[in-house]
Amino acid sequence: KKNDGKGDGRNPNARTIEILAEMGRYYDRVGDEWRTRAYRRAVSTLRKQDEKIMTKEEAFELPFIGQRLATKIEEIVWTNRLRRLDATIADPMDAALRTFMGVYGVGLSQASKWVMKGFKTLEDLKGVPLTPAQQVGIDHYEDLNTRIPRDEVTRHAAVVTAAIQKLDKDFSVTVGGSYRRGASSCGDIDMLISHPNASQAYLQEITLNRLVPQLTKAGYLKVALASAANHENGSKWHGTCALPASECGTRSYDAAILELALAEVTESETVDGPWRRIDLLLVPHYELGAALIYFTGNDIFNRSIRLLAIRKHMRLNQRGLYKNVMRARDRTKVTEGELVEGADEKKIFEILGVPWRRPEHRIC
Ligand code: DCP
Ligand code: MG
Ligand code: MN
Repeated sequence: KKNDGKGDGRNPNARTIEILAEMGRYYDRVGDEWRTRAYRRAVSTLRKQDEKIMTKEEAFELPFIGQRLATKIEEIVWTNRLRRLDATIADPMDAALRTFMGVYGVGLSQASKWVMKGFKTLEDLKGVPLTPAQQVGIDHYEDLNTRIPRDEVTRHAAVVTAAIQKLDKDFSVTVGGSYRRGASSCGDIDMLISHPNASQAYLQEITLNRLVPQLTKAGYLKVALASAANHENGSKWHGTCALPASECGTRSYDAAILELALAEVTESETVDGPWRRIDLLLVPHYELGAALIYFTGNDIFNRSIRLLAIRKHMRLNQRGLYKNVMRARDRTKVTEGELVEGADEKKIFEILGVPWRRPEHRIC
């Protein structure tokens, strides 16, 4: 995962953070959870420092930084690089792994299998059985691995909002994910779709059976990658979309874009801009607060706030905050508990006893 493009620019430890984060991504890629966590914690510690950390002694005094990491920090400061990271960049196995894990729908286990067979490039995958989603991931590899400028995400939101409000003006669309955290560029477009008083069945009907087909016919939505309409994991639609190429630049949004996106494309007289990944999450109003927390992230913030709920004998998931949850000693839950709050994001923080954190500050 590339970074948010935010926050580290002014930090005196920016270079150290950049290299340690890259190292953490390497360990994440190769499935080393323990080191991934260690590097992420070190990055998070460094982000909070106002002074540049120069020596291993200084580094070692900080929380979550052990001897080895401290030595690496000193190496980065004095050489402006890290030999351990250079080694991974030069490693052809890791290069192949990076290539394959960049394919949508491919995880570590699939990528490793291909690497074991001696495959190195996307070319080598010709003739290999692929899922339809993975095929899309290969056909649009460049596009789908390019971060989306924030302004463009804003325009996508305008298109989807206008389209759904044409079907029912009470619908709300909130862009979550890295966008809501204020990132200057996003890996994909995460949208929460909700309605102040309609049932979940209505939400699904309008979004999945009307909005999606309509925007697909208009040429805005390209392919469906995954969709679900069950209550346990929420209703969602994952796919790809593209604005007309002429609308992807830096120009601010205007109504013409919407007309373009909604106009039925008979012949392909409009040229598509880059294909983007889009995730729609359909959320009933009484779960909106919990869903907002979940879908705003980041993933590490989510993990820590959920852990905090557990410590307070509660449970937080994307549907709500529950109390009186009984747990076994290994933290697995024994009873579901009672719903305390789901609708209001701020109230969930309040009940958990944590000060409100603006989305921009939910980067761990
Ligand atoms: N999420 C999570 N755990 C995961 C994946 C996602 O808690 N394993 C939550 C937190 C994320 C949100 O869902 O912020 C959206 O997921 P994305 O993968 O789209 O991640 P981001 O939007 O945060 O980053 P990016 O800019 O790369 O899309
Ligand atoms: Mg995202
Ligand atoms: Mn997403």
